[in-house]
Amino acid sequence: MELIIVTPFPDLVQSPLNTSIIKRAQDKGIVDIKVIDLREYTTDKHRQVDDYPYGGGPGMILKPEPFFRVMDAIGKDSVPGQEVILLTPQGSRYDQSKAKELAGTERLIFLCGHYKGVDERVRELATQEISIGDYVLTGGELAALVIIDSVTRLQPGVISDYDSAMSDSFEAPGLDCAYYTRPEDYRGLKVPQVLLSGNHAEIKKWRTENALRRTRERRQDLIQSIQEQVD
Ligand code: 6GU
Repeated sequence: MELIIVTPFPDLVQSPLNTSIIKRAQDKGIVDIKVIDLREYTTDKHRQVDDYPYGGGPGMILKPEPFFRVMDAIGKDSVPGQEVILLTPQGSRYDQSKAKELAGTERLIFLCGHYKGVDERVRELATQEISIGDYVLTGGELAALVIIDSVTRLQPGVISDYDSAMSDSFEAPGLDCAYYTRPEDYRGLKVPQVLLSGNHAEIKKWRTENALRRTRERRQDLIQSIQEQVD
C-alpha cells in the first residue's frame, strides 16, 4: 500500500513515521510512505503556499496551485482505486469502519489543510474529505498520521498477533477489557484472582463482563448502536 502526505510542514510528520510499528511496516515493505513538501511545488521566489482571502477577513488560505502541481506530478488517476483525502474539520467523521475501508486501497494521498483553510478549488482534487473528530487542529498533519497509523496496523503482517487486533475496542462490538501484567501485587494494587487461576473459561467470562461494564459506564452511545444492530 502506498501512502502519500502532501504538507507545507513535512518535519511535523517525520518522527511518528520513523518509529515503532509504522517504521517496521515500511522496513518490511508492507507500506510505502512518502512525504511531499508543498513548498517544493510553488513557483515564486518566496515559495509562498498561502495568501489572503478574497473578500477580506482574518487568517490565511492555502493557495490552489501548489496542490494542483503536486497532483500533476504524482498522477491524478495513475493508480486505479486510489483515494485523495482532504483533511479538514468539515469532513465526514473518521471511525474504525472507515479505517477498514481505506485499508483495502492501493494508494492514499493526504492533502493537509492549514491556516484558516484551503482554497475551495483544492476540493476538486479530493475524492473525499475526512475529519478525525469534533475539535479544531492547527493542520491536517496529525489527522493524516492518525489515519495512516490505523490503516497500517490493519495490513496483513504488521501486527504479529492477529487476535490481538481483533479483540481491540471497536473491533469487538464495545470497548476492550482490562489487562494486567506482572507483578501480581504492586503497592497493594492486586491483579484480579481469576486471571491467575488458569481457568480459561472463567477468564473469558470475566473479560467479557469487564468489557461490557466498561462500555456501559463510559460509552452509552456504543451500547445504543449495538442494540440497534441487534434489533
Ligand atoms: Cl482533518 N483537520 C483539522 N485542521 N482539524 C481537525 C481535523 C482535521 N479533524 C478534526 N479536527
